[in-house]
Amino acid sequence: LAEFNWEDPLNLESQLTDEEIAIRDVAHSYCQENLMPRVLKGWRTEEFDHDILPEMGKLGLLGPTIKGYGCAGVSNVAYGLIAREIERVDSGYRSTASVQSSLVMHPINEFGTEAQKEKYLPRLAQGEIIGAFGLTEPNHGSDPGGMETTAEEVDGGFVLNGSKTWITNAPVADIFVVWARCKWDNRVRGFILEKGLKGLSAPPIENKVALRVSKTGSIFMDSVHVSHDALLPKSKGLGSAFSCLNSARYGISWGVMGALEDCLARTREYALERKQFKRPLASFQLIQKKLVDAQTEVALGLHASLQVGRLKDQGKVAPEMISMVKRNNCGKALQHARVILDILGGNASSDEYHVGRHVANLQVTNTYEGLSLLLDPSSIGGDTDHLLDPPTGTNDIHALILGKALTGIPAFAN
Ligand code: TGC
Ligand code: FAD
Repeated sequence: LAEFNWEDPLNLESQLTDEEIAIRDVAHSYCQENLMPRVLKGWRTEEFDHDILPEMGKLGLLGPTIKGYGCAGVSNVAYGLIAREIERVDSGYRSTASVQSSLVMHPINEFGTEAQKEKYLPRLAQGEIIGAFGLTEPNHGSDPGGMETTAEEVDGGFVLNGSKTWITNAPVADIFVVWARCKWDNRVRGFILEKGLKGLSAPPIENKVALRVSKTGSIFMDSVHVSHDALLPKSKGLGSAFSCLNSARYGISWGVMGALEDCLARTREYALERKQFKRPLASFQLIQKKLVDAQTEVALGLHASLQVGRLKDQGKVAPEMISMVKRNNCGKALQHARVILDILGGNASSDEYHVGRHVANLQVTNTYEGLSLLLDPSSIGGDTDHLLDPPTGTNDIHALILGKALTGIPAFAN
């Protein structure tokens, strides 16, 4: 029989190619050695670190699925593994990177001209320039179809008017992929706007309670004139904007599992070291159950995302599949990170223990890219009374079997 590894309960490793493992290892080392030491300063100051995207670019972590233009051309599974490693440190770093890769490089690659691709993709891949994606508006978040931003054709190009809000990277962006309703046929199309255009501004939204290491802002367009080559000519309707979300949502489904994995590793270690009633917290059934519930959801969530990634690589993915893993993994990550946060007791309130930061971030990952409208509200509302049930059913016995494997402490009888 195989040995059980609590950090990889269903042996995800066995499903990855050598190339995917190598990329994952590069991303893991970079994130733990270079991002982890910076995260608390970034979180406390809300200052954007301009060195990070160029560092990721050098390692081939930006726009990694794109072929050519200085991009790595790796699988969608590799892209997911990268998102998982970045978000193991912080969802804000993953947001910065996934907007660059999935919401800026992807639409330019899919809907742009050869000239647009050559102009922007290599520099975005190197992190030399930063991109933002403007879909959400002050009056239209869940329903982008109602957008009020317009594009009008004029002599020599277009004029854009409107505003976007809650836009990741906007205050630090060099280019903005903005979606606007075109007055000539009422269809939505994408446009690339460059920083510095007259009438274009992108002020920050300050003092966020989450995603503090990434910058978020508005985009205001007051009669912004652009030439014809700002249009992404192959974008045809709202479906083009939504197709970019498929790529980003897929990445988020992996990323949030990385955040939950970090919460699990930290609370497990804490529970093994911290003693109350003369015993480690990890020896109590209730603590083991909380840890095992989180561990199980990580394992299932990662395997579901792996399957979606493999189908995406084969061109067999449906958007609903991506909705399923985005919804499930974001909801489960938020729910279980919140529950295991309790294990830290008073220390849960200290940012030095990191889990509270993940919980705050996971509220947002659940929100953006389409709220999990179908989630049972009780599953994220902290309704954890069932955790107090005595271990009578098979479900609880299996939890204790897994709890023993996770902590090394049998808790069948006290
Ligand atoms: P609906 O009629 O359903 O669809 C309009 C057209 O779009 C097509 N479509 C898709 N195509 C590809 N992929 C998808 N996922 C698609 N979803 C829809 C659809 O087939 C249709 O095509 P056609 O040819 O028939 O016209 O449009 P609706 O307006 O009724 O939309 C419904 C709904 C709720 C699904 C949609 O509005 C939605 O997804 N709302 C959520 C909005 C959202 O996710 N916003 C995200 C903003 S970006 C962001 O948050 C980035 S954060 C990133 C970070 O920091 O990491
Ligand atoms: P609303 O649409 O007003 O929803 C409010 C509440 O009503 C939610 O609980 C929602 O679930 C519920 N609701 C809405 N419609 C229904 C319905 N039909 N049935 C039942 N309940 C419903 N957007 C971008 O375009 N680009 C970005 O880079 C970006 N980055 C972001 C970064 C951060 C930090 C945040 C917080 C948001 C970001 N967003 C971005 C915006 C994000 O996508 C929206 O916040 C999200 O789509 C929800 O829209 P809303 O905030 O307007 O909420």
